Amino acid sequence: KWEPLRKVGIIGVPFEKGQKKYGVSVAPAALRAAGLIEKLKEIEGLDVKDYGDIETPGIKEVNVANMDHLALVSACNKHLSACVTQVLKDNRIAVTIGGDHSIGLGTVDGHYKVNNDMILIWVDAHADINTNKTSDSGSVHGMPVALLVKEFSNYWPYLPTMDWQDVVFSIKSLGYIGLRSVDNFERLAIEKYKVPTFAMEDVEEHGIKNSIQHVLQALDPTNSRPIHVSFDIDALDALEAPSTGTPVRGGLTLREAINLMEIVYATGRLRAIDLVEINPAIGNEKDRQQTIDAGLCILKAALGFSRRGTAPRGVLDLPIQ
Ligand code: HAR
Ligand code: MN
Ligand code: MN
Repeated sequence: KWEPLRKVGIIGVPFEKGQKKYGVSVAPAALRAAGLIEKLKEIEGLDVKDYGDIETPGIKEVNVANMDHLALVSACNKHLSACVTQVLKDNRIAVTIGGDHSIGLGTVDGHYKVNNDMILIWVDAHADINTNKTSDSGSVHGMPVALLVKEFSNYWPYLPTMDWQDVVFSIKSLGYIGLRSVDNFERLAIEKYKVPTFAMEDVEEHGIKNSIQHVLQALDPTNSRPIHVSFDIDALDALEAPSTGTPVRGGLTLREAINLMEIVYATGRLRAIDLVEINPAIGNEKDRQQTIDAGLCILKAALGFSRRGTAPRGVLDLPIQ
């Protein structure tokens, strides 16, 4: 029987070399400045420990065709994976604040090492399942899912610096929510491997509640597997989260995203959540605040904040005069 875990560990990852724009590395500091730790501590019964930021030292680059900064991406994720493993071994939910989405590589690797029965819900406008052969950009933040799944080993060349990674996660344990900008070969992969996918059209048809419930049911019909949510802020509509590197209109509302996370929280099985691709250097001050605030709302919903409010624990009456 699963009960929500009421202890969390926060990891900041100021990393942006998985994509081309400046600024996504500033997000952990911006979220902390906006009161991330304090706001999570306000959630009733939640024990919050800050594990600090992952630093990625300067490193000698390697050359792999159409794959920018692979050695840096690899070094960051190797360290991150070990950190996520540590947080989970400390019996806390791993909350990882990106950084660009290439860090999903390290968070899932680190989670899998503790819970090899985990399922992965990728909430994103994009599928992030390109290889260096199918990517139009060469940016690794469009490739983490393809790097993670063992079924893709034949689609990759030998990747120098990546020997630390055990490619053991199965694409059969992956589901998508929120897609609306999917490249041709990414769509082929989703169809070939029958990845449970609720793209925006499907969210229209079923609503967000049924969408997430269908994905969870498809991956884990007996409700018995730990859940990892990798949440790209661009899953939200660009009007709701403008400060992000590859915004796409027609996305989830913040209300839908909150509801999605409330449903995941209620399973009691959430063990890791990534929040990535917030770029405080994009847009004006209002855009920045709105995007950071949306991120905070999503994390709070994932960790048990109730929109209904919470009565004081163990108290039966209002204070008398
Ligand atoms: N599919 C495109 C590529 O591979 C764009 C994806 C990158 N943008 C993201 N990822 N934010 O979710 O380059
Ligand atoms: Mn992404
Ligand atoms: Mn995206």
